Amino acid sequence: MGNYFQPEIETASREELLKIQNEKIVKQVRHVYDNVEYYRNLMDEKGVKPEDIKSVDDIRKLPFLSKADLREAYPYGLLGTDLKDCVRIHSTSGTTGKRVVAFYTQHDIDLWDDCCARAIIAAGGSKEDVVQVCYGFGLFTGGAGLNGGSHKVGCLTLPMSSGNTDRQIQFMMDLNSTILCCTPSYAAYIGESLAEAGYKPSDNKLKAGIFGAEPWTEEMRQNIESSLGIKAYDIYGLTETSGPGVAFECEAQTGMHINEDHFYAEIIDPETGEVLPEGSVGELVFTALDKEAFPLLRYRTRDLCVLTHEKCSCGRNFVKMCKPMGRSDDMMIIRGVNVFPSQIETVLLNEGYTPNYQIIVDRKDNTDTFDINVELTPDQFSDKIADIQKMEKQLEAAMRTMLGIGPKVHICAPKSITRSEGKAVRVIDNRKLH
Ligand code: DLL
Repeated sequence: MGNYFQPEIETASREELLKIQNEKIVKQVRHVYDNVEYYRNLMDEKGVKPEDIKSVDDIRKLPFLSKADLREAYPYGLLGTDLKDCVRIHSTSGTTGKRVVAFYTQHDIDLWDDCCARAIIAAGGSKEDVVQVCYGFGLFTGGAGLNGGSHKVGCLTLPMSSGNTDRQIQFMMDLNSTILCCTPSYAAYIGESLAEAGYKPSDNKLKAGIFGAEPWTEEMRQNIESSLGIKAYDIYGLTETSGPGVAFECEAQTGMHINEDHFYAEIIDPETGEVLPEGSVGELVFTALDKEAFPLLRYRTRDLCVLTHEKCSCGRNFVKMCKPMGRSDDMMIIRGVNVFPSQIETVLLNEGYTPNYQIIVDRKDNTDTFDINVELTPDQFSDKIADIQKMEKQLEAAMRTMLGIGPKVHICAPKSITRSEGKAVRVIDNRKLH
């Protein structure tokens, strides 16, 4: 059995959870229908009235909301409360088009902080801990979310934000940080920087890390766990649903528990919108059950995922989601074959390389080109061309086995690929520019 922040909810039975969800959804649909004209119109178009939603089983009668709806309704069109009742705004890191702007009442922030507090306690945190938050602070939700959760647990909180890695290391060592919160790519970079500064993994006081905001593989987890000497826990969320803490990993580390008293999850076929049975891969859809200011119903995340109700040794009965396999729009189609960056990461780490890589896709003479730059560590580096060519050939063969198509691998010198302090940019797809 594990540690819980809110044991009565976190260990509630399936029947109790369902009861909570059924009560909340009836109220929430009424709240949205009465206060969000944009969604009321969608419901009216579909011929669904609030009275038709009597339990979470009826959620599938409701219309979906997509990122396109959020853009259309920007900035205030999905607001569920008076603006004067909102206390904060966060926004996505989107680089194209209008950003998503999410609103929060104080109540929304309290519930969000609870979700992050559950994640910190599940990762072994308590009042005794020193939590170093190096997710970005500002419009991005990572810093604020873990900071709020850490305060709720009563940890000593270091609101570092991302970047300035030398200072991160100095504070980590001087103030004895025990829990690190950042993106997995930044955690890998911090691990690398600690080693370069001459520290062994056992020299720091860290025991756990809470990493998310981008896809990362099991191989990446092992890499971070050994370079920092910690247990690395996954955390998931998105701006549209508040931020981090929609789901979190417990000590079993076999998927992330969704905070089902606040979020109802479905898996749908991304093409047809049909709800898929448990165990199927599909697009994750969330309904926020008690958010006031930005109460999204049936929001399509575009994250591809699998849900399972298998019993967990930690004692929680919350449904678990697997590591998202990337967004449906992260998937590259190269010469007709579906390729996920995570598959490439798995091959690289299994073959003994670091997670410092970049994928470059382009189109020449109507054919896709597919290149992967892979960085060596100083130990791996050789100035003999034959050695480098051998590594490239071996990696190309391993990639072909995993992906079904062969990239051109380019071995690069140590430190030649830009490190990430936030979400890593793994793919440069120049085809989109043509
Ligand atoms: O990334 C919120 C967050 C902050 C989550 C800190 C965890 C930790 P957005 O910037 O809106 O919000 O991006 C959300 O990031 O739809 C996923 O595609 C991806 N994502 C988030 N967490 C994970 C994760 C934050 N653990 C988008 N694994 C989501 C894989 C993740 N992908």
